[in-house]
Amino acid sequence: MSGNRTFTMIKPDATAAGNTGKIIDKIIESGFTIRAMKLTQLTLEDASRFYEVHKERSFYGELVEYMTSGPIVAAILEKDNAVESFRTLIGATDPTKADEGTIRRMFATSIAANAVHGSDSDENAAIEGSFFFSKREQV
Ligand code: 3AN
Repeated sequence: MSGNRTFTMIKPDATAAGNTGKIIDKIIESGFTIRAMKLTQLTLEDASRFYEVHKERSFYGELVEYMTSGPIVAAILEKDNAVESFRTLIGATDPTKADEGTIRRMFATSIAANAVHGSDSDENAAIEGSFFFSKREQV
């Protein structure tokens, strides 16, 4: 059975462009309930740890550097079938391949600066959510 929570980050390109509010609106309009949210900035150590699964990928260094370049908004979201439903809402990793109306199509500028993160499994949603939020910070 699929879970009902996922984890997201609004990435530095989107916060710098002033798109935080528009993206949060779109998430809420799409039926997600916010269960935790914070504005923060990742240190190099944080980002290296968060993206450790991509350590062997060619873009790892670029990704870590980019994700530490400015503030991000981290959030835990709730909806039925949250992981899959949110990945449909954000669209493909490469914004030029993302469907019309998806968050990445609307707000992302490149494959690296792609506006939002969305967990790719229930297991990772739980791990990523607890990376940013204590139990008490999740309602
Ligand atoms: P997604 O975020 O759609 O699950 P992943 O897990 O393949 O995509 O990649 C994680 C993050 O790494 C992406 N959100 C993006 O910021 C970055 N990334 C992925 N592919 C590339 C690439 N070819 N060049 C630069 N950055 C990339």
